[in-house]
Amino acid sequence: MKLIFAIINNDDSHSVQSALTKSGFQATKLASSGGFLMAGNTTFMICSEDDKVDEVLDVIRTHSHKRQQFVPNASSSFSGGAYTSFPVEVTVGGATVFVTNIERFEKV
Ligand code: 2BA
Repeated sequence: MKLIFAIINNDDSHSVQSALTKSGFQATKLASSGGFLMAGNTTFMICSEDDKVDEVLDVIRTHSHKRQQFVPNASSSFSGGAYTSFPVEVTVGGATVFVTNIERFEKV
């Protein structure tokens, strides 16, 4: 069995959650935030049979979208008598996924 951690943009989390449920996968949602943008995102924990992992990833892939986001640049420059910092564009998403082995799974 595998444990899949999928970090998803908050704007996609509802649609990912619905699609997982419709496809018969159980998931737990955790409120999380990224270390770079310091913005909220959603981490799904999904336990699945080995041969179902690709199906789970397909569902996540279909419902997670790439987005362009601007973040303030840490470096600033002196121009026109004032310090200015230029925002930098980063691509966020679709999903960041980690697949790990489960040694033991029990519901007690
Ligand atoms: P954040 O850390 O807030 O990162 C948001 C987006 O900023 C990233 O999108 C990436 O495009 C950019 N970014 C992050 N760190 C950067 C850096 N040092 N230099 C330049 N650009 C950087 P994604 O790659 O789609 O990641 C979305 C979220 O997934 C991340 O939010 C973080 O919460 C998680 N994540 C991504 N890679 C991870 C990893 N290796 N380990 C743990 N969490 C990760």
